Amino acid sequence: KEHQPKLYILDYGAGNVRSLANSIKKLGYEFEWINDESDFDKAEKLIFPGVGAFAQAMTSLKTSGRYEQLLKYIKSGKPYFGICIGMQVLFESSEESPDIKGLGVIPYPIKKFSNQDECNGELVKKTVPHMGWNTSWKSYQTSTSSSTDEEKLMLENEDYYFVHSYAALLDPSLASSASTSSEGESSTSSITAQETLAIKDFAYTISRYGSERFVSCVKKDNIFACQFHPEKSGPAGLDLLRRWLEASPESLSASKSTSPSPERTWQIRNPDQSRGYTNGLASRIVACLDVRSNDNGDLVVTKGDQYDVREKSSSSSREVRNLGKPVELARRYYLEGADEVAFLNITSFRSSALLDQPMLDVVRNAAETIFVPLTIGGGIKDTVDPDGTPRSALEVAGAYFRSGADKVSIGSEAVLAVEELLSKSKNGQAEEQFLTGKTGIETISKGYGAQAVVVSIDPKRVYVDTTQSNWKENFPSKHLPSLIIGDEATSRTKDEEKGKAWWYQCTISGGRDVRDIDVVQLAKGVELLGAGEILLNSVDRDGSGKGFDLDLINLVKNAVSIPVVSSSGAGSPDDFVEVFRETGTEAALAAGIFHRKEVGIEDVKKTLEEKGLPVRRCAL
Ligand code: 1PR
Repeated sequence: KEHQPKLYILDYGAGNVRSLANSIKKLGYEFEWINDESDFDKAEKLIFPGVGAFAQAMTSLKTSGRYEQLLKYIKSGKPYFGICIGMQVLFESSEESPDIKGLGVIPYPIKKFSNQDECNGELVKKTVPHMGWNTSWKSYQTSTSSSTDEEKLMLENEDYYFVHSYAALLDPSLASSASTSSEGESSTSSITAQETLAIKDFAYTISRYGSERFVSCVKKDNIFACQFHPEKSGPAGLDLLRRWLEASPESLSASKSTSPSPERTWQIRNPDQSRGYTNGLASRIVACLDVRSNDNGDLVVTKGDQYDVREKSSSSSREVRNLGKPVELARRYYLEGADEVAFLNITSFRSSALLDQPMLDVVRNAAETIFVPLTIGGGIKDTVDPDGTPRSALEVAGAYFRSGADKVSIGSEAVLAVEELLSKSKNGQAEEQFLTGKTGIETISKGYGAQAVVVSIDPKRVYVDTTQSNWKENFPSKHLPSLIIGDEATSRTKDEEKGKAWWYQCTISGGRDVRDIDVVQLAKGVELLGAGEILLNSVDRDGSGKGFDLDLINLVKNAVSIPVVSSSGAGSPDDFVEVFRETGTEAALAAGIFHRKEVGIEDVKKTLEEKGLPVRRCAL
């Protein structure tokens, strides 16, 4: 192989740099980790992957003395590739931590997304973080279209994975100056506001989240940086990394030309709101693998029917259903275009999450060949090893992040944490004043960012005896927000539920233990504790193929502002259309229909696209 430029990665010790390392190895390149100042001199190319918080990154750079070294490297004109926080630290400041300065290479502030938006004159909720696959690319055209380089066309025709709450927001006046035409295209509009001029020379591509526009890539001289995660953006992301790795350092270094960059305007596509509110994010399709050890100890992918994972058979020995090997099956789903993969370890740990090596190995092996977000759930809680060593939930989660997981999912522990909160409050709702900062959700969210913490909810319908005329007076008032009256139900099963009423009770230990807490109390409680996303299962719909429980999902969607992954009951591609259209859920998860090859992920995406729902294009 001809001389490979010395590639270094700067890791300041937060978040999941393993997936970037896996991507580079997958692409056939070697790299070193920056260890000391001399490495900055040896480096011919440098990648700075940032995950987590701006303050953490800047503080770590300053305390380690790398702040000056990094600035010197960038000023030397050698190629720099920044990812997410690795892009934001180039700016002068961030609202995320007002008192900490950035590198100031780009004289422009980073600001927080708004958590509300406007659609056809009314206010709608906008979930923050901006998490998912954004399909709203706008490229930043130079004045003569012929000079739009092939790189930008590539960027514009692919969808990438974003997860961030702050961004280089562009002046809102851009939105008003660009008129919306019927198909959502708009006339070009030059940059108007004075403050936006500063970014003119760096802005390379623009994306849209709701009606806010932000710079999704910067490119100038030796600097290339992207707000999204190319190492988590499937084949498109690997392509982008490969192009940068392949390019010679000379072609990536500071351009010699001193002529001012050509006059630039950019094409802004407004949301085509005639089709209802599209915030720019694709409908995420998650493939879920319930994993457990079977009776002779091998980790297999299994699947429950109302959480019962054993074969239905007359003979006494009911085998644990075995639907395949975890990493193999996950790899198939990645290649079929799954936007995310979730492993749920449904065995209660015999020893402990950290000693239960097979699960860590599953994540490690999966992360080596799957380049979309990986979630791992099951057993993420404070545990004690057989030898008495206590292990905090944070420590267990850290082991999974270091193995390549992007998110951990907490089930039972979240129920117990919110029950604890509710026991202290008077009005049956979880309250800020009772937060201890010690729960797994709080510690992991603080350490790795809210976007790394998913809470998995396992609710069960509890039907109320409505034959008594005063049944509603006797119904516990604290669970009223979770009560559905059958006659007002929207799920397809509503006919058989006429005259009935039910509420959603939460469970722990895989649906086996019911608790006196309802799904709205739990959802609000975990949002307060700092969870970044909710994985909403349904014990009743699990494995039923009866479609998603729309009433349950709408209850939770209306109760929180964090993204919801709807799960349980998918039986056909149309079930996905229905759940995205009827509930506004950010993502939909399925297991059985994918494992049994009854429905392919591509079928689901094709059907969604035909019905006008935005999906991640996945050029395999
Ligand atoms: O309590 O933190 O150790 O986490 C345990 C995790 O394992 C929780 O996320 C819990 O939901 C999950 N879990 C525990 N027992 C089971 C079981 O099935 N016996 N799986 C289980 C829950 C939900 C999804 C399933 C969807 C879609 N199953 O895994 O894939 O319901 O299924 P479908 O598309 O086939 O309908 P902790």
